[in-house]
Amino acid sequence: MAPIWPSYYRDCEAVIFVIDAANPTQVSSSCIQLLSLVAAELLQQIPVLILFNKVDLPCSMSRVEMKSLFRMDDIIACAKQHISIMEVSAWDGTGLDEVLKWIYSHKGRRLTVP
Ligand SMILES: Nc1nc2c(ncn2[C@@H]2O[C@H](COP(=O)(O)OP(=O)(O)O)[C@@H](O)[C@H]2O)c(=O)[nH]1
Ligand SMILES: [Mg+2]
Repeated sequence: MAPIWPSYYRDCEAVIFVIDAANPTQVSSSCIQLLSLVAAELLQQIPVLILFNKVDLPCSMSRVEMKSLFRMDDIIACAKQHISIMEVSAWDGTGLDEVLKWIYSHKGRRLTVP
C-alpha cells in the first residue's frame, strides 16, 4: 500500500511506522519507505513513531541490530521530525502502553525539532 500513503499525508497528525523486526529481507525496502516518508514536504512537522514489531519472536532482530541496519542515528540526525523508537509485539501486547501514551501525548500537536 506504500504507493498510496502520500494521499493521507495532508490530514496526518502523527505517523506510526511499523517495521517487521523478524523479517530481515524487508529491511532495505522498509528503510527506503521510511526515508521517503521523512522527506515528504507535508510531514516535515509531524511526529514519527517507529515501531520494531514482533519482538516476541526468538528470530526477531535486536533493537541494536535494527538501529544499525536502518542507520537510524543518521536518519534521526537528518530528519526535521521528532522521531521516537519503541519495540513492540502486536501478538502479546509488549510495548502497547507506551505506544498509547505516545499517541495521546502527540495528538493534535505538530512538532518540529529545533
Ligand atoms: N509473533 C507475532 N506475530 C505477529 C505480530 N504482529 C503480527 N503478527 C502476525 O503476522 C502475520 C501478518 O503478517 P505481517 O508481516 O504482520 O503483515 P504483512 O507483511 O502486511 O502481511 C499475522 O499472522 C499476524 O498474526 C507480532 O508482534 N508477533
Ligand atoms: Mg510481513
